[in-house]
Amino acid sequence: MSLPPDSIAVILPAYNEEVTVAGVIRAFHAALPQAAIYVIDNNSKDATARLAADTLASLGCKGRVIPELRQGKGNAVRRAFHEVNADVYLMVDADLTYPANRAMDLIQPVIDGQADMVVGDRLSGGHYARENKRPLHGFGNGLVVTMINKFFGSQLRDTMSGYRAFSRTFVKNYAVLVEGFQLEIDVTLHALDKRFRILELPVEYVDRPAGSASKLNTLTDGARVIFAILQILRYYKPLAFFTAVALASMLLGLVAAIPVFNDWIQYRYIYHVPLAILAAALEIVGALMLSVGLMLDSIAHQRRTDYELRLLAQS
Ligand SMILES: Nc1nc2c(ncn2[C@@H]2O[C@H](COP(=O)(O)OP(=O)(O)OP(=O)(O)O)[C@@H](O)[C@H]2O)c(=O)[nH]1
Ligand SMILES: [Mg+2]
Repeated sequence: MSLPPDSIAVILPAYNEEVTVAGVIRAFHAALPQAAIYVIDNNSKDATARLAADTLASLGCKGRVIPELRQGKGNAVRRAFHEVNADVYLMVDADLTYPANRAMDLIQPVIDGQADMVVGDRLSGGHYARENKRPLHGFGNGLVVTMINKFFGSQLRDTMSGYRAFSRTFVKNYAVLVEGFQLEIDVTLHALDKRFRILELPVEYVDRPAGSASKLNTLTDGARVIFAILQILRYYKPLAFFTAVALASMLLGLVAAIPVFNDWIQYRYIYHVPLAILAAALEIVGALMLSVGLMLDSIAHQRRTDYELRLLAQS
């Protein structure tokens, strides 16, 4: 596919990034002079919006600053996906951590029609481990990758990278329902679930420059990400999710039933009546969960069919 000159859009979500935003715009303009650059500013309290607009103007770069009032990276990207029309989208952090000189490598497979989403993988080359100063983040990244690969039978290496290229088909058929940093997980699971072609390219990664502050809180955002995965699994893999809940309940029921069985074997009479009731209740709850899982699985299957037909109708 050969692209008309203005069909690449660089999406930069930015919140209080006055230290780095101008540098990021310059670097991506140098790497992709034909691209339009959109900075989605979320109520930054510093000079981010002004600096971004001035830099775009002084470079004569296409694109603009889009102000978004609803706070959160997910909200910002959602706004960009609604508002920006392009053939290829490149999403990247505005904090100078991802290499602009790899931009062409990331979008080329999308232009060539070989991938729907190309991810700049920070983890394989060991750059993230070396550069990132917060060990819990490395642990969190590893945990999330393992969980996702287990559930989806995939072999992804970096599921939380903020450096990604997307095709138009992917972007315009992706409903962004998350508000914050769950975005990367959500977009990855969406791609896996809908069988979009994902390509990971190892990229260099450097830590934020001095004076620039992370917007990520290790504990609250970490908890949010884990919660988001459970939530998304509930939607995408309802049978697996509810079977796990059902098994847990049934297992507890069995444990509660041990003294009851004992009574029956020894005395042919049940003395632990409350435990017997509890055990029966837990088994019933388990069976209920299993049927909920089966019903939701059918619904998920139907929704996948509808989605697939929508894609077919567009092609
Ligand atoms: N528009 C918008 N952008 C945001 C918001 N929160 C963070 N961002 C941007 O999203 C990008 C990623 O945020 P970071 O704080 O770098 O998070 P991270 O890359 O996961 O973590 P670090 O390891 O600290 O770099 C940056 O460009 C932020 O400016 C927000 O509420 N709104
Ligand atoms: Mg960052």
